[in-house]
Amino acid sequence: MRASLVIPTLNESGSIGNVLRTFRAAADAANRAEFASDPITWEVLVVDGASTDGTGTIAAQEGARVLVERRRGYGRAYKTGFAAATGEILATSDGDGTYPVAEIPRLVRELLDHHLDFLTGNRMAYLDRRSMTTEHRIGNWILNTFLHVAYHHYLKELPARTLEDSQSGFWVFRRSVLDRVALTQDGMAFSEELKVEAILRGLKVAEVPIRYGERWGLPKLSSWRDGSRNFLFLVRKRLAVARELKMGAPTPFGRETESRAPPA
Ligand SMILES: Nc1nc2c(ncn2[C@@H]2O[C@H](COP(=O)(O)OP(=O)(O)OP(=O)(O)O)[C@@H](O)[C@H]2O)c(=O)[nH]1
Ligand SMILES: [Mg+2]
Repeated sequence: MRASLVIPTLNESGSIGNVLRTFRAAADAANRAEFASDPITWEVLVVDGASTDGTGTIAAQEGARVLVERRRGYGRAYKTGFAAATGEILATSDGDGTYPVAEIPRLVRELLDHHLDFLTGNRMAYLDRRSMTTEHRIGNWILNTFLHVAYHHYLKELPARTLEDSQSGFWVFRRSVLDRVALTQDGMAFSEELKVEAILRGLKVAEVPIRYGERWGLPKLSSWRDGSRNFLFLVRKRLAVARELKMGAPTPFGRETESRAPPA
């Protein structure tokens, strides 16, 4: 089996080497243990936003394929990375040392064993005070609460409390997901758009608790600017969903399609 780990980076030279070495060691260990009968061939793609601190050079030295994406944006970097990735399973992480990349093989196992389409890590599960600033925490709470109220109709069929962390950037999913979702966002709202789309299209989505660590380098995200953009995106998306449903057709949402499909 072939899988790709995609990591967007913007000046993450302090952490990227460690992230890549930690992942590689865990992937090799998993290939000798739970994946021994069908080892995963991992490709690691670092989508670098023309960092000026040598992030790309370090990533290449650690064996990653480095793509330079000069157009700004977290979502833009992922679109470029996903288009270039060759794995049938895709995994993601920030390059800042916050996400537990050593857990990725275990999450791949969970995705396969439970026949899921999309797994997303929940940072809120064991959140340490030092890992998230107060502004960040408040912003996340507002976004998560709004999402649960506004999208209640779609979330209620999922296991209880799914999507407690709408802003997590730690995902493991089947490549086929990309054929089913419409991704328009180039900025930080890409993260919530991908999850909301996966749910709206009726894909099998699950959220798993993860440990989230303290960031190694300088933040790239502005809590209030990115938070308000993400909030506005959730509002606009919800209105678009309502409009699409009102127009009646063609409904893009898996569960609606199932319930409306004429008997065979
Ligand atoms: N290529 C590229 N990568 C980016 C860009 N903006 C952010 N990144 C990277 O995307 C990942 C996520 O950005 P972060 O700044 O960590 O965002 P966050 O995790 O929401 O915020 P923190 O809690 O401060 O880490 C990091 O690895 C960044 O280096 C960009 O414009 N281009
Ligand atoms: Mg981060």
